[in-house]
Amino acid sequence: MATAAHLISSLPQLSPDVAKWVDSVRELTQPRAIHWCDGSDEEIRELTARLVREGELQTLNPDSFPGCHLSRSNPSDVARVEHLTYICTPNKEDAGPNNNWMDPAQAHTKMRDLFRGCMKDRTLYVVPYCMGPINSPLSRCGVEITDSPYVVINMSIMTRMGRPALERIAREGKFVRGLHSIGELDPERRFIMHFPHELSIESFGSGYGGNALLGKKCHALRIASWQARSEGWLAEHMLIVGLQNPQGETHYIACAFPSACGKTNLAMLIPPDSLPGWKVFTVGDDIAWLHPGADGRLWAINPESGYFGVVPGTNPETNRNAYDMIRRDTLFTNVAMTANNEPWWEGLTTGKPAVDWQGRPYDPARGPAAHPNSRFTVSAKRNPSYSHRSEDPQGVPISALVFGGRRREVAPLVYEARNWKHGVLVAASVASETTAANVGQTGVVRRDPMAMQPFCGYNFGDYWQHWLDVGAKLSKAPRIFHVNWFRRDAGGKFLWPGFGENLRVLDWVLRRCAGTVGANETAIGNLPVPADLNLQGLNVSADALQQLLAVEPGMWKKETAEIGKYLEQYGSRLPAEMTAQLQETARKLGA
Ligand code: GTP
Ligand code: SPV
Ligand code: MN
Repeated sequence: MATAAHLISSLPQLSPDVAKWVDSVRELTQPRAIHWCDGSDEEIRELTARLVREGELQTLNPDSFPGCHLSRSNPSDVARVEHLTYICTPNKEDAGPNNNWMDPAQAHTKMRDLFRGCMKDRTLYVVPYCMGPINSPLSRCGVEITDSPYVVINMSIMTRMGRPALERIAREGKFVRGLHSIGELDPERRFIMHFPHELSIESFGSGYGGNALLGKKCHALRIASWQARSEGWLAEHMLIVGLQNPQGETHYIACAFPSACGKTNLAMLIPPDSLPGWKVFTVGDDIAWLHPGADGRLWAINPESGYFGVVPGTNPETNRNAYDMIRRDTLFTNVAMTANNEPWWEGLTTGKPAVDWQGRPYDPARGPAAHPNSRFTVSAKRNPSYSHRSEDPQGVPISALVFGGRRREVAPLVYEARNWKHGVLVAASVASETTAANVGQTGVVRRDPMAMQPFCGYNFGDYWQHWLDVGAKLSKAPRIFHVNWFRRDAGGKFLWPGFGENLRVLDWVLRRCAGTVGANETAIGNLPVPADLNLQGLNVSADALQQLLAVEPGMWKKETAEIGKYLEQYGSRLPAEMTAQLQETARKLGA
């Protein structure tokens, strides 16, 4: 077996810190072999072929889905596990009421016991990766050690993985350490631990998405949000999209919606035929790193290079781009399959499932055929609306920040915050119905500030202060908006058609940014005058529109009181400005 020490001489680009760390993990976990990932196509091809031979991956119909595979996870391992996810800071207060906390020394001991000998008879993969364009000063590198070849394949799509990342680490000397083992996939022996002050992550017992692809939520949000605070930027759960209007001007916006609330779909939106002249360019679908620029604007990069997207609901009517994108070179996780080996999921209007996501003959009595959190992993370059600005080392300038949640009532279709400070309150007040992206009950409304409840690596009180501080540095700060595509009528039907039609709302957002349209000033912020929304060719009744744009004082007084109660838990860490903004809203409501 090639030891790291041996490799130092053969790989001049290897950082001695990486070598030392890999050696110490080898000693702890006792793998059969070590594989240093170079990120080549050949490497991934061979790995995939091996997993197919071993029955870990299934090849999907090569005629209709060339290059596509299906992975079925352990049925107890299908989503993130927020209740088993910890922030381990020396001081408990720094993790905040928004996080589970464990003492770092205690957490390390616990994890060492789990990791000891866990890779016997397995290969240890060293996965060097770069979050962001490889030549961008805004990018950050990491190394994930894992015993899951499924994780390696995913990381090769989701990040800039391999040799160039290893070389950058050797140059910079700094990297995030992520140690991962699937262990026995036992939910009782599953923990996702973060040590922000050590720039390290330890994840055991899950092979799924955000628990296991450590570059994603663990690094690019939890650890990065901590780093961003000390360095003066923001790491956010946001899509980034460019919108070109019929006049040919392109503006970029970044939008934060909680998990499974429409980021990927908005990022690759298709303009409806009745809005001619618009074009959409996707920069990112899940994570944005936002940096104040020398010009006083906010600049965004997408640290990822692929999409780990929700499959159910994807069809040619809701999102033709996504539907086309995942017909080739895509890794599916936990979807169902038709009799001729095509992937199948709820929301598809063609084909029918023969086997369900667990590989059993499909029986509707056992629930949906595809798991509600089934996912596709695909390169961003497969997206028909892929933006080449995704590779721009400076990122793209942001005109608007849009927050939103999944709420059947209360929150109107769209409103604009009065200013940045009020916008921080609006963003911190996001509430949303829980989804299948986390294990646990779905459909329960909870607070999800900035869509970061599961992902902020430190105390939300400090985080909101940091947001206020960043805004104060921006002479051309983006305007802040709140949207809700999920408002329902009394019968439970969505009032707004969503998907491509959401562009009508974004059109209003951009005209607000340009200062070319007025608004109805209400207690909660500025709403569109109905006549200012471009609804040409859209079938939404005047009554539905009125419900969509309603701000009901009774409901909002109650909402404001609940927000106040929620914020109170942050005690002395809650910025006084947030309380002042909330009082202002309450005063305007006459509460
Ligand atoms: P994560 O990857 O978990 O962060 O999710 P996401 O925010 O990217 O959500 P995504 O775009 O994958 O959408 C999640 C679900 O919401 C899918 O089933 C979509 O079909 C559905 N959805 C997305 N946009 C809309 C919309 O505008 N209206 C309605 N009604 N449903 C939507
Ligand atoms: C989310 O849950 O917000 C996701 C999927 O984007 S995961 O990678 O599992 O976090
Ligand atoms: Mn997400």
